[in-house]
Amino acid sequence: MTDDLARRARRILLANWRRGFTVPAQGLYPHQWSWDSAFIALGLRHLSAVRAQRELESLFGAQWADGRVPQIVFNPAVPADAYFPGPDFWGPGARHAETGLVTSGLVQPPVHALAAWEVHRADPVTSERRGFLRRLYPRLRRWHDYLLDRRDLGGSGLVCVIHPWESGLDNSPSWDEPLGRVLPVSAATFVRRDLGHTGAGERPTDLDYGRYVRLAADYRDAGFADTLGGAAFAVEDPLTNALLSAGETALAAMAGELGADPAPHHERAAALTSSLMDLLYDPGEGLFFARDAHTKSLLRKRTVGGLVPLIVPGLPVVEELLKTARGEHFRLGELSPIPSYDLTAPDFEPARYWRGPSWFNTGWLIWHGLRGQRHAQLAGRLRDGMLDAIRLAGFREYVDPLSGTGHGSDDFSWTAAVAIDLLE
Ligand code: 9YW
Repeated sequence: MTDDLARRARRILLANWRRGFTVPAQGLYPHQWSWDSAFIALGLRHLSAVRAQRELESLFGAQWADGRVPQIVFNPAVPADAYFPGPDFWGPGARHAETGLVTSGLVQPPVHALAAWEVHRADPVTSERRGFLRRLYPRLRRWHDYLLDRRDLGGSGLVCVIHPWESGLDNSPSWDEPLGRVLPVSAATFVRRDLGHTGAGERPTDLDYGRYVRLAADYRDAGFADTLGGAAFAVEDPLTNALLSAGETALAAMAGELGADPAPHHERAAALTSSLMDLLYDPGEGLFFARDAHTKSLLRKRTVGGLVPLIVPGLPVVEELLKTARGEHFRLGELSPIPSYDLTAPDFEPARYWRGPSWFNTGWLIWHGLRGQRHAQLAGRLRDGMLDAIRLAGFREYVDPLSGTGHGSDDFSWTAAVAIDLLE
């Protein structure tokens, strides 16, 4: 049974590989996505160290001169209108000077340092032979520098996401309030390619898309300049900032390995963790919330992103977070994987994208965090639950946390990659 699951997962990753990178899913997502590649590399490292390294190297090959690592690297072999918004939308300002590749101008959560360190550790000999760490470490530093120097829009010490797509949790209820202030473009002005692949009831609404397009077009038209005044949507998100803190700890380990000084990375990690605690943690709730950088108020929606700080080494509120995770809002350890949104909320939707369904990448982050925080038993229960969910539904993009029914795309790459990692 287990072997069969691993074999099927491997087959998916092989089928979704495109000479140097992996598409998240055939059809719906035909290009390279930033944080998908990081999760995919975590699975690929068990199949081929070289392939896992190439997955990250190809993504960082599209890094911008300012250090940002783009949300999407468009595959020139695919028709320009296969995905919306595609390369024509982003335009000449998003064309890479050396490679000519067009990318999105947005970013996604920084899971890459964590993934690169695990990829290196899986096969240090091959990594050393190919100079993997030596080449990637300076690029990862520039990526984190971009976030810390250019994206601390509120001057609080925390990084802002300026578009729901940047959060990775696109239509999360956390974004409803700040997104509500964005004037949507008319749905008649664009064609949604996603609806050709997946039911409308499992995706963001047209109104959401109208606002996503407005924000992306304004950012593009402003030459991708990062200012608080220019960003109608600017949110300090616990998931992004926790990953950045954990990523700095991974960079410290890499620096140690390469004979560089790890101290600045430890300092950055500590500063991020203390800002997370001071600004985003609510002790009454035992949960982290995102904060609107314009109003400086917390966006009080209980989402899985508020639990992701569990991956931060030395987090001072692990027990409090676990109490919340095991309670009625998320039922960690009781239901199979962990829901993306509060099970008790009146607007919880079990099949709609990031408004309820369980996803396997966020499940992996919580699992990894539990192991790091020495909660092996709970980690084991979550792992078994995730694998059971995949056995029941297949390698789906997301599943209904209550019934286990699969939704979204099938043969989804990071679901396969996470399964391989969990089975190791
Ligand atoms: C979209 C590729 C991406 C993920 C995001 C997810 C979704 C793209 O798919 O966004 O078309 O909505 O929300 O986290 O990286 O898998």
